[in-house]
Amino acid sequence: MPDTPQTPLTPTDEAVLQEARRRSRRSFLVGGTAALAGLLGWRWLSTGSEADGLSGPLRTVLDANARVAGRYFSPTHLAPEFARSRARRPRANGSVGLDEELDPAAWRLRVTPAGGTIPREFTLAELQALPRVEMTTELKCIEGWSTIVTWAGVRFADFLARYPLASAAAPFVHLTTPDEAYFVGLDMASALHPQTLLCYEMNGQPLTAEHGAPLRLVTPVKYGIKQIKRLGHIRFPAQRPPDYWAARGYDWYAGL
Ligand SMILES: Nc1nc2c(c(=O)[nH]1)N[C@H]1C(S)=C(S)[C@@H](COP(=O)(O)O)O[C@H]1N2
Ligand SMILES: [Mo]
Repeated sequence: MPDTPQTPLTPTDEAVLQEARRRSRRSFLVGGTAALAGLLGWRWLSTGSEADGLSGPLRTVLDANARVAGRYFSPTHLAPEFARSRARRPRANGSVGLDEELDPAAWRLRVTPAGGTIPREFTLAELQALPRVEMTTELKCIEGWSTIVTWAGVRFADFLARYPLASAAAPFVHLTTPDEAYFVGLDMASALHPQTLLCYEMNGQPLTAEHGAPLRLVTPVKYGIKQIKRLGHIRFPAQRPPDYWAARGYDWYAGL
């Protein structure tokens, strides 16, 4: 059973939270509430990883968010997978960037190469021609609910291997809806994680509009806020890109 944010605090948590509160006044997170939610959420996300000795890094996260994120999202740390029979349809949550009508036939994924200015365009068929990966993982919303879902798509790592528009050394990935209203920033290690998919299917069916048709991001080592629906444009900026929910006080890495 996953820990939930309702789990009573252990003495260790208390100490960690105290430390977080102290640091949150400056730069760790915006506001004590966010710090609390972030830390409890981190415990929740790290369920099943106790064997990896992550209680140590839980402390380290308070010292260096980025460093821990790099370790936690390393390709060797996989989010748990479940039997396909346990998959359900999640609630449709968040519709920023989904307002306009979308013509699936006219839709293209635009990808601007690292250091470049002219986007390359991809049809859904081109993306579906790449190796299809299916996984049944838990979609976790930072609001406190989660649903097990079967997703299918192409690994972002496989996409970049086939179309080397950025090297693994590129530091960041910026993903936006076609109208740029919703936007997500990822560090490259998270983007290249083997469970990070450019996803076109949910529970064996093409994505519906409310769940992000024709293409969304899925990455179960991160909260739902990072799993942008209706992808339109991907860029590889040199600086850490803005992020819709990070701009509203949530942790930029959103997996901790
Ligand atoms: N474009 C877009 N993507 C989004 C959001 C959004 O508002 N707009 N909300 C996010 C949040 S907070 C969550 S929890 C998940 C929910 O995915 P679902 O609607 O498929 O369950 O989508 C994420 N992706
Ligand atoms: Mo969410």
